[in-house]
Amino acid sequence: NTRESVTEVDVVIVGAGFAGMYQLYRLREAGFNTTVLEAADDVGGTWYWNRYPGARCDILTVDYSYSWDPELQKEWTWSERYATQPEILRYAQTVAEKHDLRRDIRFKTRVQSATWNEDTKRWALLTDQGDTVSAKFYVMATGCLSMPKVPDVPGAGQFAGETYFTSSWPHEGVDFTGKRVAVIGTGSSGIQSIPLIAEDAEQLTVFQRTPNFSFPAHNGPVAEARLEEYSRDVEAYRQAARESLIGVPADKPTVSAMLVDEEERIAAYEDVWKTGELAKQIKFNDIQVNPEANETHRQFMHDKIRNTVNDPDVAELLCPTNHYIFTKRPCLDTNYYQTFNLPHVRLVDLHSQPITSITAKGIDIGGDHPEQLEFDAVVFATGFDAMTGAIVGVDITGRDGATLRSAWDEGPKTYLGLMTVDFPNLFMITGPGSPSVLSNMMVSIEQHVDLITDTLEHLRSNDLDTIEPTALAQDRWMQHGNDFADLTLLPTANSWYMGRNVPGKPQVFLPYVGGVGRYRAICDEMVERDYLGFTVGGPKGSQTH
Ligand code: NA7
Repeated sequence: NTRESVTEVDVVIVGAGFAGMYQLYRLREAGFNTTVLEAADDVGGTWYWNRYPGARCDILTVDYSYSWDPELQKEWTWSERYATQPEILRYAQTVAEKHDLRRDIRFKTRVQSATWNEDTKRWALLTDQGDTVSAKFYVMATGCLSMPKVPDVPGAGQFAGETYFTSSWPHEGVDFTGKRVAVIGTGSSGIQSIPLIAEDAEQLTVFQRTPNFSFPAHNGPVAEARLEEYSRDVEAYRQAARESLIGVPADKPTVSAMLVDEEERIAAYEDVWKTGELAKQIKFNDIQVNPEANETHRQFMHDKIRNTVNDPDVAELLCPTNHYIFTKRPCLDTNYYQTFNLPHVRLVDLHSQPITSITAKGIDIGGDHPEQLEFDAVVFATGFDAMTGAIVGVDITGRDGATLRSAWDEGPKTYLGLMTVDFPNLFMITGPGSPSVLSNMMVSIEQHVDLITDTLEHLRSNDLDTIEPTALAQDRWMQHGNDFADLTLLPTANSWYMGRNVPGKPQVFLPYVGGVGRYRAICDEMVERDYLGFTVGGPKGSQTH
């Protein structure tokens, strides 16, 4: 009898990860009747699903934590610099518990479609449970790396042994003891899990399409000095994060790599290698814009890899040469390169030995030296349909039958990465066109949640019920984002930032490169100027700003 049931709320949120949880908290505090729909059976989002061995944060967890609960902020201590997935999940669960969030979250409920009704000015979300949630406002809190990429490997699905995906790892864990294991993919998930899988497996074969730059994470307890810097004045620290480039307090580089001598450059890169902090990796102001400057850091990394990996041929294969450093998400690891010195670990370079097919027994590789490799388990660490996958994964229909999927045919179009023309009252948290994946997600999530909450309060107090960007604002924002990205080397890589990891996906630079501080200032100014670039409407008519 749930079939035809319709639940009416003010706001529906999709996703109960860190974005959806905080959005629920804020809206509830503001007096909006809110429901969250979540496919999993508990909170945590990314940290619920990605349970592979070695899964960790790659932003220091003191930075990657909520700033809106002063008590929690004081009481919670992270046991390591980069907390493991179980600890981060526990943190999410603790927050849900403390604020009694679960009572407004419907778990095991996946949204299939969402349709805007221009007459009632409401969204209707159809769930896989067969019921409908009707809401004035609809917030997508579905995450940026949440829609796993369908494995685009010939024969995928034919393997008769155990198959695993890092993005949806079994809750009970996996025992690889005595097994012959294949890992496909050497992004962050591959790089974090490979050393640990190697510890258990009898044989490990890593299939590498593109080598990545990875820095030692130097895991362990958070350095005293860093904790001190943080706890001296937590609020000032958090404010500095909000105004920074990537959402972590850090000095901005002011010197060109080309204007210092070799010795100084190397010392700077050694320093990066020793700290392993993402926010402090870019030492010179031209690393991300000038190929020559970038090359100096790239060469340094190649030398580190060559000095770590014993077999010179394997070392060369592990040196990234077809993209500039920092144009793909750099990785942090614990013993990644060292793992290739183990006698039972093999690296297969897919450029010289491409996968011809996955078979029932294993993986056939071609090239000049074809081989039929047999495995007991195959692990796909092949990544995500990043930033847009989870959003267009829901069948979203806006005004006059416009579908989001076709509106984003040539790449996502948003104003501020927050809203899209023809889809009134639909907000995206850390959507494409906002800093999102180029930043500490916590900081970007909080900024969007606060902005969305303030916006809904503004509408309510002004007797308004709709908001939508203007076509002009959207066009210009996209133009600005692309122009800004084009000033950097970032669009040159075959990265998921550019949509290049998913066959057929439009190739546009997805996140906003201007940094979280600048982006926040732009959003604040938009609000100050009475929602510049938006049309708002209510019973008395609509107005465009
Ligand atoms: P990533 O970073 O997208 O990595 C996926 C890896 O899988 C990457 O090395 C890909 O190579 C490889 N891949 C993808 N498809 C194939 C096929 N068909 N054949 C062979 N290899 C393939 O995802 P992760 O889950 O590791 O990390 C995502 C983010 O999570 C990470 O950046 C952090 O922010 C946290 P490619 O580079 O595309 O050639």
